[in-house]
Amino acid sequence: MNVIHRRGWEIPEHRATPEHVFLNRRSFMAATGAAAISLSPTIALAQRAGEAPDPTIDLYPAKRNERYTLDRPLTDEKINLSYNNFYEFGFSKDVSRAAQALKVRPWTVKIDGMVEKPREVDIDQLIRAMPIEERLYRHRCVEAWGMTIPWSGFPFAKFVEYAKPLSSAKYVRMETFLDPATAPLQRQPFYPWPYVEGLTIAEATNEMAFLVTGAYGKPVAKVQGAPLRLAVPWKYGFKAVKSIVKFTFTDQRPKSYWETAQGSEYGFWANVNPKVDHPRWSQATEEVIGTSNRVPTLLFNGYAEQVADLYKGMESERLWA
Ligand SMILES: Nc1nc2c(c(=O)[nH]1)N[C@H]1C(S)=C(S)[C@@H](COP(=O)(O)O)O[C@H]1N2
Ligand SMILES: [Mo]
Repeated sequence: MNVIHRRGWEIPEHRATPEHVFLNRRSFMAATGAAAISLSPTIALAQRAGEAPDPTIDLYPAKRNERYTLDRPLTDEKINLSYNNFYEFGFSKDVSRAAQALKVRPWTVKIDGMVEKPREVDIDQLIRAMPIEERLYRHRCVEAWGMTIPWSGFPFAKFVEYAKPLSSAKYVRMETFLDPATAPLQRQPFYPWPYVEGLTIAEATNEMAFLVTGAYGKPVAKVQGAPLRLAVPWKYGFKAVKSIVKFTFTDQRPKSYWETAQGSEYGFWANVNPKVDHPRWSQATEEVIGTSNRVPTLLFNGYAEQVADLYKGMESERLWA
């Protein structure tokens, strides 16, 4: 008999609360159809074959910054790589194979807007100009699950120094690649592609904001947002924009992908607060992926000491998801 055993961390269907459920059924069916095509193993393998080794491989594992410690074990790498959100490649958590279609070299990062000098920089040149270190961070998805990940990368503050924004710039807007030929869901017009996120310059230069180039002691995997993704662990996971191609410094508050798609549920700030429920579910606890535990969610995901000052005097703002 063929019995399917559900592992503890696989959230049963009826409890899953994906960000995209507001989509109407017709659009959803169209999108899942497209995703199925991308899962074809021949497409995935063809892309993988002939790919050169990552040119920054010598930088990993990077020296760990011991300042950042965890209250629970690290999530197993295999689990982290098999339970992802990367909607460009599909709405399921099982997008790792589909994401192999992403070509991460050559990769150019554009820096524009209110900067001394707009420019384009090759990703390897950028990575080598930055001080790479490892940090153990929590991650809390708005869908009420969490993981703990050893990221490698560099402080966002170092990148801001490198980018040289004008003093009049107040925000940094980040954009994911736009390539419908590679990412099947980007062929669906009902979502506001490309994925966009934003931070204030004060948030971006806070010590916690981290630009990720590696994970688990090696270059960051495609499904994790290679070659450059954001980690802002006091915010809900959707702020952590993947596969970034552009940083724009601006004095206009960026409108994020999720705010455009569903502003009543997702806003600009999206800080973690267990006391403020999502309109459709409680944020009080989280499933620890890879275990069968559910634990209380902490204010600012446990990083209040580092970030709470950023939000002083902002009681009139909608700060939570
Ligand atoms: N470009 C892009 N970035 C993204 C997403 C996405 O769908 N597309 N999903 C976000 C969400 S909702 C989460 S929880 C995290 C998931 O990161 P992980 O798959 O490495 O755990 O990526 C965020 N960044
Ligand atoms: Mo998320």
